[in-house]
Amino acid sequence: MKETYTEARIEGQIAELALIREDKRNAMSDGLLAEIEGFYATLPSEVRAVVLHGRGGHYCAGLDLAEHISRNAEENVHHSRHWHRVLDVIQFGGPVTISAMTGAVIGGGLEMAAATHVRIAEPSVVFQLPEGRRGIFVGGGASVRVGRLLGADRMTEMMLTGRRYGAEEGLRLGLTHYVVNESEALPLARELAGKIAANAPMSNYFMIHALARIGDMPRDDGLFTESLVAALVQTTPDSAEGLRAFLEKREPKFR
Ligand code: 1HE
Repeated sequence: MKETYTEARIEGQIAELALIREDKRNAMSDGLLAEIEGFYATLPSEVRAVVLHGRGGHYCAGLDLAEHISRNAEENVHHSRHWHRVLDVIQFGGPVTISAMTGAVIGGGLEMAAATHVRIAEPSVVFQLPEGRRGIFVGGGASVRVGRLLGADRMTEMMLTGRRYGAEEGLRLGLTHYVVNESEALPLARELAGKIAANAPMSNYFMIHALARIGDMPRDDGLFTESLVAALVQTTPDSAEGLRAFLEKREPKFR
């Protein structure tokens, strides 16, 4: 029987994806990456939020180094571009993804976390980019995503020294949005998934798509794009409902 590396659960508007390659600390093999890709590709359209986590005390120990040892330059570039495609799907593929993180959030694990929209860390979390120690380089988008979270300067130092940041430091630096006690990441992720899924879909869509892109634009283009997005979102039926609900002192009922 084919080994599986993930376990998926879907309940209405919320899905959960657990990485279950515990014996390898959820190191990202090609098989695991393909399962994540397949999960996002086949999600029912009603799913609005995904909770992503790793079983066995670790979120993801990064690239599977055993598989990586024999790749030539051509295979490396295709491999890296595959990561980019999958992590782009996580970031821009539709639903909001919330990471509930424990233990290793290392190398490609941090690259994956940085593609998710909400990140929650338990005290066991270790953020690290040890590529320099392994004689390799980031290839799953960290130069762009982690570089934007930390700034190129701090990411360079993090990679040069291979230093580890804990959960509290990660909070200060923006690697995580929340720090919670042991065993509390998954419950908070589920709670936030419910809250986010109840937002107006067009508002969520443009939070994901417009903000990251506006961040890449020159100031004037960003401001103009914001006005266009606001005009679009604020003329949806959900927008009328949201504003009316506030004035009528009740909870909104969105699509
Ligand atoms: C692995 C991997 C892996 C564990 N590839 N097999 N990532 C790293 O450099 C992190 C490497 N891993 C570690 O530093 C440690 O394993 C942990 C701190 C995450 C966990 O330590 P520990 O003591 O709990 O476990 P362990 O004994 O080190 O590992 C258990 C098993 O998982 C062991 O295999 P076993 O057959 O000997 O039992 C490990 O070899 C295996 N394992 N991590 C392969 N990463 C798109 S480019 C991204 C570039 C990167 O991600 S570079 C960073 C890679």
